[in-house]
Amino acid sequence: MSTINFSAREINFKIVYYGPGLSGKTTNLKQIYDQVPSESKGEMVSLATEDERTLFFDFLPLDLGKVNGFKTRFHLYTVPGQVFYNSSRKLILRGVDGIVFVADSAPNRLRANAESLRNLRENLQEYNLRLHEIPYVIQINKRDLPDALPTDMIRQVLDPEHRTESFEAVAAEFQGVFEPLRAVSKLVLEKLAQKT
Ligand SMILES: Nc1nc2c(ncn2[C@@H]2O[C@H](COP(=O)(O)OP(=O)(O)OP(=O)(O)O)[C@@H](O)[C@H]2O)c(=O)[nH]1
Ligand SMILES: [Mg+2]
Repeated sequence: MSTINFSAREINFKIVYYGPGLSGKTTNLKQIYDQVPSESKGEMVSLATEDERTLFFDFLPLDLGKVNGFKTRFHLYTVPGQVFYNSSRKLILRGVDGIVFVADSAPNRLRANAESLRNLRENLQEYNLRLHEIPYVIQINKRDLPDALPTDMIRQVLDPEHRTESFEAVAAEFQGVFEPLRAVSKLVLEKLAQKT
C-alpha cells in the first residue's frame, strides 16, 4: 500500500525481493546501491548474520523520479530466504506494493524456488492478498552457473501460464539487475495511476 506524504510531496512504495535462501536477493540490493548516485539514495541498512546471510532485511530507499509533481521514493527490502525465518518474511510483506521474485538457476534449487513461491503465496494470504493482484516480476538469477537449468524449465515451474514478465540475470556481475526493478516499478506506478 503506497503512502503519500503531502507536506513532503512524496509517494512511498515498498518493493520486496523474495526468493529462496542464497538466490541472490541481497546481492541485487547491494548492486543497486553501488550504482545509484548518492543524492538519489538513502542509507542501506543490512541486518546480516556473521556469514553475511540476511537475518532480517536489507532496506534501500531509492528516488526514481516524479509523478504529478510528487517525488517517488521506492523502499527496497529483501527477505531472509532460509526456511526458518518465516515470521520475518511475513512481517516484511506488510504493505508491499511490488515483488521481485529472485529464482536460483542451480539444478538443486529448483524445488527451493517452487517452495519459496508457495510460501510467498501463503504469506500474502495472511494479508488477504493474491500474488496476481500485486505488481510482480521474476528474476532468474545465476545464469553464469555452468550447470544452470534452462530458463524455460524454471519458468515452467514458477509461472506455467506465462503471466509474469521474467528476466535473466547474473546479479553478482550486475547483469539483469535494473531490468526487473524498472519493470516492477513501472507496474507499481501504473497501478497507482489506475486508482487515482
Ligand atoms: N554464481 C553466482 N553467484 C551469485 C550470483 N548472485 C549472487 N551470487 C552468490 O550467491 C550467494 C548468496 O547471495 P545473497 O545475495 O547473499 O543471497 P540471498 O538471497 O540474499 O540469501 P539469504 O539472505 O540467505 O536469503 C553469494 O555468495 C553471492 O555472491 C550470480 O548471479 N551468480
Ligand atoms: Mg540476503
